[in-house]
Amino acid sequence: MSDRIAHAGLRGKVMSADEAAQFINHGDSIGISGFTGAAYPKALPTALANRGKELHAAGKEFKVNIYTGASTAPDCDGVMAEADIINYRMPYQGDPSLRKSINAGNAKYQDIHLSQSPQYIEQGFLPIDAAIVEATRITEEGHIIPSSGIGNNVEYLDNADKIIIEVNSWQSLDLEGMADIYRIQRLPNRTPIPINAPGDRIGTPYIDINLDKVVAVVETNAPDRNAPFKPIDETSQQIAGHFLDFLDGEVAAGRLAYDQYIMQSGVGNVPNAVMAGLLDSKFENIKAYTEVIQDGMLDLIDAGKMTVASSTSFSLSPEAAEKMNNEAARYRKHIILRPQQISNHPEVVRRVGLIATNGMIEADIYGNVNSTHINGSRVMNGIGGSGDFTRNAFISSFISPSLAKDGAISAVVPFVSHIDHTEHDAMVIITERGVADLRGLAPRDRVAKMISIAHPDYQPLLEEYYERALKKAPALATPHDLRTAFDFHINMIEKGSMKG
Ligand code: 0RQ
Repeated sequence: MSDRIAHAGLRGKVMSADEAAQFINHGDSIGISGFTGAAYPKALPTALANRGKELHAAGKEFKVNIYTGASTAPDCDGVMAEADIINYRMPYQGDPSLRKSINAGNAKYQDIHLSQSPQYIEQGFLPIDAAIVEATRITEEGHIIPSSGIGNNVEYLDNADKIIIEVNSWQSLDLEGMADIYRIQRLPNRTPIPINAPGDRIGTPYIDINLDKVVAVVETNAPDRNAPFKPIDETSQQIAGHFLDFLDGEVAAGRLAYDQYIMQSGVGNVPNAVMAGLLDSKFENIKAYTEVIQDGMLDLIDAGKMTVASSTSFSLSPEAAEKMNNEAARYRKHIILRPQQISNHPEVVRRVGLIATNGMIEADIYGNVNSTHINGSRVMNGIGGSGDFTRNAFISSFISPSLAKDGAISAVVPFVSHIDHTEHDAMVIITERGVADLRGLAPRDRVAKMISIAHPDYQPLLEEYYERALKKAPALATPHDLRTAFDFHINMIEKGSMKG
């Protein structure tokens, strides 16, 4: 048995994943660890999927509600979706099999802001039966040392009747010390979260739990889902260039200083290109108050450009994950992993004054943003933390190529087919064509800016739409021709291209 389980009583609870899965019953609600492919349980999901398949084969029902931190991995969400054991899932997903299951009507999905999902648990909106949480180790006192992400672990462990702990010896023991665990008081006794700057530590490096609730401890030795990053392409580089020029412009205007950039960034190709650009920029002492730490941030830390990164988890390539496992003792001087209730908390986001930068599916000519749905109905991933950060940022920005699917889709449309971030929240939208700075502009003054960042193939169609809208509603605040507002999407569905 691994020496990572220092508590004698919990050593006595060690069993196989299949044995532990017997504690979960049909209809249970389970809160699991896991955030963007890091720190999810590695053994129980497969054991539960197998249990489900056996019961289904015997003509019995077995479906559970799964609550996570955010997206997990094929060997977590994926295996459970394929075995059709997920009844309801919240708050963020990104696994192809689960997405298919949701869009086929098999699994129900509620897309909740990441900062609000723990409140659903602690305020009792969503009751919870069991918590399945990955740990790096268990201390002599029975405290959990979290692994590569915190997510909603605290709320799941606090509110579940039964606890199953997976101790994963793949995770570096040197992660100990990165976590900063803090509980928000329950209503009506809430007080301010005492974080004034991204580097402030306010809690403990471990999660204390009610040991009587632990029904099983399972040992694993398996890696996180560390997906390789796509190589930075030309479009991403152009978008990153515009974003960095925008930041320089903010400095020139006196609204930012080269040592004052606090970053929140989504994951992906473009954010990676932005980080690469920052390496050669005039920005120093960069700080992150964000939800995910990706490769580019480690590079910025290595170069001495980023001094502190506050987050709730990692999302690394296999190479960066190996580096983290070997050098966690060095990185933990710069990295703080917090519960997602804290990493994404609107109160703190507003106070620290960060610049939020997230991906989008489409934006419309007035600046409403859709991050989650294709053609209004098919869910992609979820809103994640983008709403937590966008609405409360000092400056909110969205970045996207102007085209998708080989030009069949325009990222700038007359009217978004689903709204995640309203025109009241989105300040700056950037494509490879340039920057649409919408700050201080009334809706009709935004249209030319938005059309200027659309691809030239779609600019005449967008202009045509706006002329039509002006004919219908020449003096109104936000002109629309509702009969044709969704023609781009209808064309896409019926003819395979937004051009029609
Ligand atoms: O499809 O994967 O088949 O090639 O969507 O698009 O351009 O690679 O960009 O990876 O940043 O994803 C909004 C989904 C963008 C993401 C979204 C297709 C496109 C491609 C991916 P393929 P890109 P990204 C940050 C806070 C919400 C969560 C969030 C997201 C695929 O950024 O999930 O911000 N955001 N969290 O071809 C049809 C369109 C499309 C389209 C793009 N209009 N119609 N398909 N695609 N636009 C923290 C984290 O992120 C965890």
